[in-house]
Amino acid sequence: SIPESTNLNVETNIKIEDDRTGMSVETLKRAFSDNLFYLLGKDESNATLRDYYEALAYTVRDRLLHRFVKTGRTYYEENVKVVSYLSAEFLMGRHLENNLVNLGIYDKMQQVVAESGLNLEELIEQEPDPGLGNGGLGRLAACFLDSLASLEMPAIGYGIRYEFGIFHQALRDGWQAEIPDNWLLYQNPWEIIRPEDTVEVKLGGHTEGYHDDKGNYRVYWIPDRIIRAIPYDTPVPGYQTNTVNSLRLWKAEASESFNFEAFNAGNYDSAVAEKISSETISKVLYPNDNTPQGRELRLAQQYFFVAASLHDLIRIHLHLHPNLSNFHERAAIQLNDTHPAIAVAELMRLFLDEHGIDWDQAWDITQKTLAYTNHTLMPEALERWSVKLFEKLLPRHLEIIYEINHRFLEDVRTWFPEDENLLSALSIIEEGDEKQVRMANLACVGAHAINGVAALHTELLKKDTLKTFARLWPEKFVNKTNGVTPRRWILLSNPKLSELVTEKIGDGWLKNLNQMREIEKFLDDPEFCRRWRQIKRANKANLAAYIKKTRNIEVNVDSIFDVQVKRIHEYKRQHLAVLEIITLYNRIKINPNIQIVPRTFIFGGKAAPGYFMAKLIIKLINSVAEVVNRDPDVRGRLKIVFLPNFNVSLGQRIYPAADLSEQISTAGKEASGTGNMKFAMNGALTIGTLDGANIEIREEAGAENFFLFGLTAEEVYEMKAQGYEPMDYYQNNRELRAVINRISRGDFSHGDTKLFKPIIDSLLYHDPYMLLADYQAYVDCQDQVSKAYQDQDQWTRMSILNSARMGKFSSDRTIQEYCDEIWELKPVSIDLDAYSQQKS
Ligand code: B1N
Repeated sequence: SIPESTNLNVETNIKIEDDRTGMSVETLKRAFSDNLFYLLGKDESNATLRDYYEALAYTVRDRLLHRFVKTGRTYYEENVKVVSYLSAEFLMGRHLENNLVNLGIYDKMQQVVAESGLNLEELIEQEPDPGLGNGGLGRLAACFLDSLASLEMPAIGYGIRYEFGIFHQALRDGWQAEIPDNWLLYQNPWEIIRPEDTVEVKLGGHTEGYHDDKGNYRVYWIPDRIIRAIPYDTPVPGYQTNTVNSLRLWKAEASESFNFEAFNAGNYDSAVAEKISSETISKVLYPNDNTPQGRELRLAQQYFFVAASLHDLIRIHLHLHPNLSNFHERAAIQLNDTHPAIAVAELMRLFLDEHGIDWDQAWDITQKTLAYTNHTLMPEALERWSVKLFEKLLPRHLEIIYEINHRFLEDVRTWFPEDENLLSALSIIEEGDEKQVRMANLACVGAHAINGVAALHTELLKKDTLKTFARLWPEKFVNKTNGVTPRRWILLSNPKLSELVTEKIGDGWLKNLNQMREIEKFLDDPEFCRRWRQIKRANKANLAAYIKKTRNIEVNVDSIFDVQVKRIHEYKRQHLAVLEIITLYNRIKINPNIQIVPRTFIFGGKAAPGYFMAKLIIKLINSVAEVVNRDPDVRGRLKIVFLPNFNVSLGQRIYPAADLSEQISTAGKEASGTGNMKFAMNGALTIGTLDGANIEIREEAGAENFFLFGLTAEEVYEMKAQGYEPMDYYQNNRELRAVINRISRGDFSHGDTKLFKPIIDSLLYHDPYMLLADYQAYVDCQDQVSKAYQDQDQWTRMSILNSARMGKFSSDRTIQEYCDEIWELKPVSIDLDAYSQQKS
């Protein structure tokens, strides 16, 4: 803790134009070279680009720090309610550019760097993209942190400081190759280690009962392992506010740097082995998206960061309050999916075993504190852990879960007597050969609010995936449609568009995206439309240059940039887009002079390393590309590009350059999607199914500005119930048959008929995601797209309308709803001036 009074009055000694806080070009420039010299020990004679990046990063960090310190102190002194966002993933993207934008010094820094003979964009690219997440779920957490700080909401993000983030994807012979992401190889200037807040996390062992001095039965947990959790804080600034919140990520270390007993006994190797095994916990992010991996280490990771975070929160609370009876009035805790759902049992354990609170009160506080966000409808994606594993790793938590379940099911029995089916559906424990703990059930029972991430998703949760809970507690279920931050996803990624918009309507849209509607006034202004189109074309030219540089493929900037970037998954149906490509290719092969609107199909996305079909889909895309891109009959009218290693930074290049956004998941499978929002904000039109947030995007943009196709979720359900026969579609559709046959024949695999057989067989005999049922509707819809693109004026109008009407999908709106309806959280403004006055 901080000493009561010190003579070291840091705040008052800092002058406004101090080299660490001043924002003038002069001061920034001096600070930049000062940091290069004194932090990196370099000057212009030997500094590398990486050195310049680091010096710049420290210059920016200095300007965040007094806001950061003051923000933490204000929350503490004003004793305000704080939300903790618990997430196994935070896909933050590069910090430097974002921090420059949020501090409002991007342009000045550009000048500083240019005057030093350097290029800001080039320095920005020196920063590794921190990939501590898989896809939408992790990126959502990052957008939420940006919005929380921008709305001046007191918040902390809690997660894991993975030493290796999501793997780097390379292509070898058209296949995905995974390369470890060693993002911490150099210094990370954005994090500050806080060893004084280290937490000891227990694992394994057994429990013992005893009677306390009041005669109450209590339980001890005697673990067989203790791991140290070391926090690293990264400042998260709001957009042009003084608020700088914290992202606190935990690193695992051995509790003693060496086990001295073993060391002294000569067992040096076993002492080292223990150290290594402890540090393994935060070593690597599991690279699965939307499919759980039932590994012991994964459960250990989840418990590790949850235990450390809850301990941290309780420690802070007890600094300010005599006990925990009002914990829920000062803390709201959001569970990002079930990955941190063990928090239900851990919070109970802390209250019961470590703070002597009785069960009823402990349970009351736990429920009032916790809320749960579900991100998936697919039953196979719901996390379950074997009771055996739980017993081994978390014996005390298993006891508590049994007790929670017992009490819960007793209540259910009194509410709905003799409904055994209901009981077994609701039970946290799944009976069977191998008993399982159902984490979604644990989260539903322990939380006061349960939310889906788009309107349809929440409806389907209530009707299907979590229907028994919805019947029990309809009032717990709420919808919070996802959103994305317009700062990173418009201002940063699309500076030219941002400049045009700001010139026309001012910059209020960056804090209130609904104001974007005002650009509709310029729909009939030919000059505005011309500039709009010109900006899209410049963004496309930019991406074309990147494609040339990285893949050595020439693309036509005037072709439709038709883009699908997202994790590779069968339900997202990248292979449906491949069927469309081969359809167009066949039309050309049948009649090489056919009129075809030129298209560039751009794909990007990672496959989970253990997901065979997803990896085969990547190979298929690249194999089709190889044939089609080279075929002289095509005459460049079709180009297919797979851009490797899709991540946040590559997204920032791609979304602004897209004409067409592919959102073609099987209806009822994509919980929300967030890429769909980023595309539309940047003026891409969507071709999509009635799935996830596509439905709401279409509602906002207007049906006439959206290319809709495919079965509805209800039709998918009906068709499956009646016995879906994909083979019928194959037999009855000539173009589809030709496409499938061309793949089967080996036209894209040098005659090898076996290579893509798993995809073909899956489509013809099972087709769980109903590609064949949606094929014709998709192809027809794509023909409509091509036709529409030929009327450039009309296309531009639709593009403008899409951007103009995406206000709903700012994560500021989403976060405001969470604050009002789930967290009961109020903004707190951070007054930097009052700080220095108060101290002087
Ligand atoms: O979460 C996003 C949604 O927009 C997407 O539709 C949804 O697919 C995504 C286990 C997940 N759901 N589930 C995951 C990720 C990692 C993991 O280990 C599940 N990701 C989503 C944001 O709401």
